[in-house]
Amino acid sequence: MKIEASAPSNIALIKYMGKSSAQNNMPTNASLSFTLEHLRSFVTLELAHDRDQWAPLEGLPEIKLSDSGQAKFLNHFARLKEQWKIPAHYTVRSANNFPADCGLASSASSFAALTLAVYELAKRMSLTPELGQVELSRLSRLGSGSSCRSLFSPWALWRDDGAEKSAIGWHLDHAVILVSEGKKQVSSSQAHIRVSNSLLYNGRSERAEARLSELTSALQARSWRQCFELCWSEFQDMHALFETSRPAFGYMTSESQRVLAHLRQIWQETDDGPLVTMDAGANIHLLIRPEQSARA
Ligand code: 2P0
Repeated sequence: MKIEASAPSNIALIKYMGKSSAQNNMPTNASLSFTLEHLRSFVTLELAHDRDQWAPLEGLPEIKLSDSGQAKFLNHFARLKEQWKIPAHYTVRSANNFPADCGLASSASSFAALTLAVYELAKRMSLTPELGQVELSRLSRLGSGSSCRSLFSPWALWRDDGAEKSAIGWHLDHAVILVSEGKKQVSSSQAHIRVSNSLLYNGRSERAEARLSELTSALQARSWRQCFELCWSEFQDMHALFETSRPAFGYMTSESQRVLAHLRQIWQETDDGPLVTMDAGANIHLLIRPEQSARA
């Protein structure tokens, strides 16, 4: 029996940064993301002889998972097997339909796909009742926080222990300005821990919650400039936490800064432009209204 599942990536406009429980990936503030439907991870499960193991899934761009990356993935697999009392061992294969060096983190999509695959296996073995997406989202969060938002489309809201579909219905286009393909010196999981000693961390959850409320209203009202301003201040807030933690660390490069200055100039000169955001990395993500893409 071979199980197959897939899930999309997502990009947060209000960021998950900081955990109230590192062990359970409980966030200190709610986050809001746009789902990147076409950028997907695929996971297969097949019976293995003596132990659970990970391998790249053939037929898609090959990913190289570090030892710690494989351990994190297989730990989540073990957690889900335990949840549903699934016996036997499996080979877990995974890959993405986007290349590893295209500036997109695959953690969200791959952990969401793994959660869906193991749920499918448990269902086939009659080990679980039907579960809703919100319950599956809670389970996926335990593997990697941002993955809990990948089960909803086009927008997901993650508050407390799991995500849900947001009422925002606006479909946007997405692009990445690839600034760096280099490996990050500080992983996102480490960043979540390290930001808590920044003096700016005081008030961070209140600022994020206030922006979430304003951004939700602005997206519903389709107030594009207001959306841009809120997204801009949100990612700058997160990057300021990185730069003010002790010891400081950061992801922006001089090229990131150059591109950001150019994007700000476009907005100043034309009173229009893309929504701009950044993850815990050097690359720059743009969200564009479909009519802007058609004009380009
Ligand atoms: C986000 N990031 O909201 C934020 C913005 C990165 C910057 O969620 O430790 O890989 O597995 O829960 O989900 C990346 O952190 O961290 C992330 P874990 P995760 O998308």
